[in-house]
Amino acid sequence: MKDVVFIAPNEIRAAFSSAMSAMYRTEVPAYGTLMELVAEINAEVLEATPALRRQLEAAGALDRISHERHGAIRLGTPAELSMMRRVFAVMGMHPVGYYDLSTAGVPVHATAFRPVGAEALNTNPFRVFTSLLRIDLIADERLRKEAQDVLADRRIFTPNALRLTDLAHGQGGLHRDDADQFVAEILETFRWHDRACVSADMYRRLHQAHRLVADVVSFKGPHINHLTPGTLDIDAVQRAMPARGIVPKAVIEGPPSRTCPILLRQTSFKALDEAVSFKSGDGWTKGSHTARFGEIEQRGIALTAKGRALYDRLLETTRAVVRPAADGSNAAEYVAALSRAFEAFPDTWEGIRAAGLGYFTYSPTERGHQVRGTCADGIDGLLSQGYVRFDPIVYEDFLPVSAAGIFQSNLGDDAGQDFVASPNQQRFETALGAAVLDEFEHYAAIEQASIDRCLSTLRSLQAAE
Ligand code: OOG
Ligand code: NI
Repeated sequence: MKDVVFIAPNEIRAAFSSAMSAMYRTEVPAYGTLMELVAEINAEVLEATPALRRQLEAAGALDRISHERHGAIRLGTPAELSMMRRVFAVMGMHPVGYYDLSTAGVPVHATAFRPVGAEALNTNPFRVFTSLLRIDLIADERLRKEAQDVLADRRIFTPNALRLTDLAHGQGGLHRDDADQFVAEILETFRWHDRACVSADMYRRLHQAHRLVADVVSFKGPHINHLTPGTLDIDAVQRAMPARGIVPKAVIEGPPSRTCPILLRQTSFKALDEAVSFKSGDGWTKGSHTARFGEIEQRGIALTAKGRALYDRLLETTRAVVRPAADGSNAAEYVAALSRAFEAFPDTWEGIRAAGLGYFTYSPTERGHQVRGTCADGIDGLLSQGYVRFDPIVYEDFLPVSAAGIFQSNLGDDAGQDFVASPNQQRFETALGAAVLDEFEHYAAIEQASIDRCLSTLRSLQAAE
């Protein structure tokens, strides 16, 4: 029997995420230190809040709280992106959302390949923020052509990775041995290469165009540039980093600390200067490159379009008054301004729900089961009678302004450049070879399905009277 059973994509993803974590900890020791710190602080939080511990335990999530929740890569060509989509699909990771970062001075657009659906997310939440270089945003025509030629020549997947991906798509899955080999082969694509495939001179010219262009074009593959475990107290980890010898970026990206967390908060340690060598005639010359770092994240409720618009407005208001400086000199001032601005965002679940700012799931309460409330009342009526409860849906996606902040602090703080804002989802999707899932529609559908389920449960209870 064993031979005919395919390994579940969730399981392949879990193996991949754990292999990637092990590889990255070896390659970037500071990341291992961050992981330890995160695990310690998570343990402290659980110790101090037994209710949270019980809740995570009941959800079967206790073992995994300190595991990686995402990573990021940057690709060079449409062909790389479309192949990457097929590779991630084997692991149950699908493109969700479109992020245009040109507005923020970074010449890429992106999506997140992630598990979709509660069960998949629960089994293993690992996702990869995947950017595609906007080569059209390189102004210098000659350099653009050279960069294109270098990219056209590289092969970021091993022949076996290509073969196993085809096999998985052809037969609808992978058996144990193939799945193990698939993970090992795919890992190669994400590995660091300290030998550049360009000369020091070309690297310098690419770097001048944009540091990110140099990072994408100069190397043999799209090295994983960070991994990101989840934390239960991002403020505590941010404060504790320096004592462990790791330098955090100046401020935490995203919303301020709140009673009811919204969207996503993230921070990182600054990318390391790493020794690399560049082509020089028949040999190599020494140099350095800055790309790899470690990040942490803490997630809150997914916001509706209305909630997101309010979030964006409040963030903009704050940044109009004080822009966080890279050296941290005005960090306290920024945090204070951010908290002040966000006083306009309701900070109770009832308030967020009543104002239509967030997405929730609904389920019958104990009382709903007993009294068998009348469904004629609709969900709001049932709620007010205590027959139904609501719980926030966790935001599983990313935030372009935050992503740009992470990019910026890790590419060097002089990396910001003005590009004409030119979102082009259609071009991205053409490169990808598929449409991305609209995150708002997705959360709305989860909410609606829970309402439908809730009403039909209560209705069938009534019918059984
Ligand atoms: C990706 C930055 C985006 C996040 O957490 O917002 C990201 C990159 O630097 O390649 O990972
Ligand atoms: Ni990240």
